[in-house]
Order: sequence, then C-alpha cells, then structure tokens
Amino acid sequence: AKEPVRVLVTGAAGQIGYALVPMIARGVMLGPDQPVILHMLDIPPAAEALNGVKMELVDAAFPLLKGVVATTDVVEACTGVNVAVMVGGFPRKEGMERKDVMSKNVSIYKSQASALEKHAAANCKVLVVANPANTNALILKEFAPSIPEKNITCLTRLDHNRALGQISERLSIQVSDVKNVIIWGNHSSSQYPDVNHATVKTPAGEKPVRELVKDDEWLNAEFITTVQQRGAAIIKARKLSSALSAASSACDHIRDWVLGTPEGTWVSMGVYSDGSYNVPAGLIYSFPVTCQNGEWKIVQGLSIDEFSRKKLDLTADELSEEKALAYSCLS
Ligand code: NAX
Repeated sequence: AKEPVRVLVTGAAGQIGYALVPMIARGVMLGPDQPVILHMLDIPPAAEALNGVKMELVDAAFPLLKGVVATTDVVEACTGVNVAVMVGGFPRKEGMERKDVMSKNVSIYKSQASALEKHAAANCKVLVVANPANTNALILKEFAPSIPEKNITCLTRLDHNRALGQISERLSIQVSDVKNVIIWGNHSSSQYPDVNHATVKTPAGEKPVRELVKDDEWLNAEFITTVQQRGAAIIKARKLSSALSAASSACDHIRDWVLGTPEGTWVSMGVYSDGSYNVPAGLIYSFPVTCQNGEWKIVQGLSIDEFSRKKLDLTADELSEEKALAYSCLS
C-alpha cells in the first residue's frame, strides 16, 4: 500500500475549505489509490467551526483518509506536509483600501512562508488560492528562499476551466472535448483568456476553436469579459463567491502537477516567470504549462498576435504594480 501524503489546507473552515477537504479525502486530488492525511489550519475565531469540519470528516468515513490534524498553530499545520493548498487569507471588506488588504495578506504569507520552509517535507508543492493569489504566492516565494521556486504556484485553473466551459456552452459540445485554452497573467479581471491555440475534438479530428465558433467578434470581446468577470457573476447570483468550482479546480491543478498532463494537452498555472513570452521575470504569472514527473514546464513557441501581445502586457503591468505595492507593505 502507498504511504499517505500529507496535504495542508489553510483557511479550512471557510467556504472553499468546506468544499475542498472532502474532495481531497475522496481521492479527487491525488488519485483513488492514494491515502491522505489532512492538515487543516484556520485562525482562533474559526477554531470551533474547524473542529466541526473535522467531526464531519470523521463521520464521512472516507476510506483513503488516514488522519486529520485540525489546528490554529501554523507550525503544527505545516509539519511534514507534502502538498500545501493556501486558501486562508484576509478578504477585502467594503471601504478597505487596496493597500490595507495587501498589507494584511503580505504579513500572513510572510509568516506562513517561514513555517512551510522550516517544517514542510522536502520538495513540498505549494498552491496559493487566496487573493491576491499571484502576489501572495510571490511573497511566499520570497520568504521561503529554500523552497525551490518551481514548487510555488498560484491558482488560475478555475479561470482556465471557466474558459473551457464557455466554449463548450457556446458550441453545445462536451467540455472534455475542448482543450488548450490559455489564461495569461493575473488571477484578476486583467487576465487574458486566449483561445487562439484552443481546439475541439470532432469526429473529423481536432479543429481550432476559432474555426468552429465562426464569430471572432464574440471571441475577442464577450467571451473574454465573461471569463474575466465570472467570479463577480457568481457572487451576484449566489451572494457568496465561487467555492465548489474553486475547490474542484484546485484539485485539477495539483492532480495534473503531480500525475502529469495528458499528451498534447496543456493547462494554465500561475508560476514564477523566467521571461518566457517577454513576460517580466520575477512575477508569478499564469502561463500554459505541461506537467511530467511532478514538474511543470512552460509551453514554448506559441505565436502571439498583436491583440494578444497588448493583453499579455496589460496584465503583466498590473502584476508589477501589485508587486511594488506588496513590497511597499514590507517596509
Ligand atoms: P472564506 O472567508 O469563506 O474562508 C477563508 C478562511 O480563511 C476563513 O475561515 C478564515 O478564518 C481563514 N483565514 C484567515 N486568515 C487566515 C490565516 N492567517 N491563516 C489561516 N486561515 C486564515 O473565503 P473563501 O470563499 O473560502 O475564499 C478563500 C480565498 O480564495 C479568498 O482569498 C478568495 O478571494 C480566494 N479565491 C480565489 C480563487 C482563485 O481562483 N484563485 C477563486 C475563488 C476565491 O475567490
């Protein structure tokens, strides 16, 4: 039998946490034959609720779940973890300045970075979900210098999946027949959902999405804003932000990273930029990646037209600004 993998979920008493931990315990993240031990962290005001989640995990009698640690102690939470999904953060409340929210999250991610660096298992893979996701991941990277930068990522898979969903709805086809959309840049409304290399599986072989949709005007405008604004549309409808889709996408992100992407398929992940596609190095930026043997690689050589170039640069500019704001919170 396989050794259990220890998976940390921070902010586990929150709404994404509540959707995510049962998925992990059922094997959705790491596979149906991989036992797991869940480490759940939240803050003291949520300790009782966190304990309630632990009780439900016990009650669900998940065969793969070999243990549960529920704690408000960040060191206990981080000790020995192989995968860390960082969902906890400080939300933006009405009337708050961007700088104040940033400053709260910078201090959270700084201290959690040190705890992970000192206490997580070697080669721990980190996924930051909490917003501002790219910049929280960057802060985590800066304050955990001994964790290899390739091990620190942020979630843009939800945006990627939203783009697949929009194409499948538009064409009335199975979502699993659409692939290779790209989310470039920030997990914010400046992201660029790109369909220029996306394809659809048809009985006559793979066809470009543009050829099948036959409506460049829709693809260049409404499609993009729908994906960019989807989070806000969910809040409007549910009076709560996306949770089940965020949890499911976080599982997709880790599963593909650990177990690999299918041949000929790429996914979007926020990763540390090496300057590919002239994106400034030193930002956590969402790129198309393939994964093999537990490592991601940025897909190279895709053509970028002028329309796309502007959009790649715009979202990079926003991330550079966020980075500067985050650094100004450190001093
Ligand atoms: P909730 O407010 O329901 O849950 C957040 C939880 O984090 C709370 O239980 C809170 O007590 C806890 N927390 C706060 N500070 C903490 C700390 N220092 N250590 C540990 N836990 C802490 O929010 P939820 O809806 O679950 O969303 C969580 C985060 O995901 C938010 O930052 C949200 O903006 C972000 N999202 C990111 C998405 C993405 O695609 N990257 C999509 C969904 C979501 O909006």
